[in-house]
Amino acid sequence: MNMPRLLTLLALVASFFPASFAFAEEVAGSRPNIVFILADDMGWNQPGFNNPARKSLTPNIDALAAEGMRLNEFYTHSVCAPTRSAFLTGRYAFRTWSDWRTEDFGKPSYLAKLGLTLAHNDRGEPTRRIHALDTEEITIAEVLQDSGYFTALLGKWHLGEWLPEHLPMGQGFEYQYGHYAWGIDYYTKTIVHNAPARFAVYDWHRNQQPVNEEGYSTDLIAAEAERVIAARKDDERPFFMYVAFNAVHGPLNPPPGFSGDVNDPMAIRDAMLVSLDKAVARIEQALDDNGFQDNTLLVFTNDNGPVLEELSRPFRGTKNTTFEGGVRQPAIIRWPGKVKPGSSQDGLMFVTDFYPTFRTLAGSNMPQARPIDGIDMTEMLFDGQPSQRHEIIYDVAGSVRLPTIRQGDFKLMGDMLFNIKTDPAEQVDVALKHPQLVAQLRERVTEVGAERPPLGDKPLLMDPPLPYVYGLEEQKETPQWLIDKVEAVRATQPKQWAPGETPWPKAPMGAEASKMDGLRDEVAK
Ligand SMILES: [Ca+2]
Repeated sequence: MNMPRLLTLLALVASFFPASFAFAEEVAGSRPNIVFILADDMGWNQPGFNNPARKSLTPNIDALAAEGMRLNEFYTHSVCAPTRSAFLTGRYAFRTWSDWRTEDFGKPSYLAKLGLTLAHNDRGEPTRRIHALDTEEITIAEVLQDSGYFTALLGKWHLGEWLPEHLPMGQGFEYQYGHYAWGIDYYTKTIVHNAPARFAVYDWHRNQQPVNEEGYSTDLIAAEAERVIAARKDDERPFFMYVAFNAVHGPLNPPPGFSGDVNDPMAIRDAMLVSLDKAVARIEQALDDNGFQDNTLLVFTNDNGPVLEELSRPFRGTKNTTFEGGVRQPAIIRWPGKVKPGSSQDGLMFVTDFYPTFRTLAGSNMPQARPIDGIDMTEMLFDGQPSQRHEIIYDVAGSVRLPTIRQGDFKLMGDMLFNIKTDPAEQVDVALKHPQLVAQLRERVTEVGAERPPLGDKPLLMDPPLPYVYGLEEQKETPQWLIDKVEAVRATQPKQWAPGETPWPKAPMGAEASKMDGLRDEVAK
């Protein structure tokens, strides 16, 4: 490029981004719309922008990355529910016992790790103890609602599926659409109750009423997002939309029109990813079509690593491990005029950090009684300042995973020490070389872990043990169409298992993730 052209280009860039991009002060209290898109179980290398060696299956997500800023060291917990809880509360999952999922309280192997047994109702039937995000927590939805935002959750919740106060509309969401539990069959909208009963339950709702809809859940969530966004034109309030796709989490349901090999799991995974990419494009398009592009902060990220390590590469590990493959996520921030297109940021950020960041953007002064772990990232995101975060606590004692802490370049995972800067693939355990650092990090993760509150009694039980639909109130008046749909699925499900086998994954041991295809229950064997 010749010098005059280069200077013209630089001047042009400078006019868009005076003094680099120093917007933190300007965006604080500016009350943008916030759309937070969360994929489920996506691997680091699944979006094309992280995998240049392969033909990209995600042109729309890649385009979003080109329009926005990529975060190269953005981290979450390593499983669905803990990450969602940390996002909503700004607090590490162990502080709310959200490192334990609701369904774990119906699984003997998980309960045994808590010194509990499978509960029985007064009719002697085994059932799940109620475990959910505590209603005393102030969620970011409650903060934004208090600040005058319209708040909507579309998609997966996974922080309580039974009592009304534990459902999304009891935790700050004015509008709800999607499913409450750990996953959903993309077509039947049922899911295996996953402990202790083994059969299908209906789990598809709008404003906490069951919805009878045909279609593929990824497409349905996109369509609902389009409707919700279009309706925002008639409301003066800014909006917070949390779009938690069930894609690309299992079950492996090929999308409509799938023409690949139905016996090839990777072909199905790829098609599910393409479907998610199109859904993300529809949301972006709806924002643009309705004039919300410039005053909307759009985030795209993912809750935890994939089930298969090959989708994590170059990183090691999977979902349910605190190796980088479990906890480092693709992440994009788009806000035209506020975030430099095509830029990236290497500063450390954890999913809790969205809480104080969004609070700053909304100009909220809602009191927060409980200490949060999140750090306001507006200066890193909008001024290019270094991250203020130097530590992440992924897991502490009392979780089924290894206590794991990152400080600076180093990560202690159980007894293993990795230098993430020089060895991001975690191939070389350097614990023996750095005994003092190991001792210091172990002391720190132990000290923080001691802040875990008591679990308390878990006296409330899900009753009936196997409902037709999630949501206590919804179960009370179950429509016939719903019973028919559930019975049709249950009729196809196996009624017997080999001794010691269960239809849910066993609790993980050590560094190993629970094997999603391993059905042997470690307590029952
Ligand atoms: Ca997940």
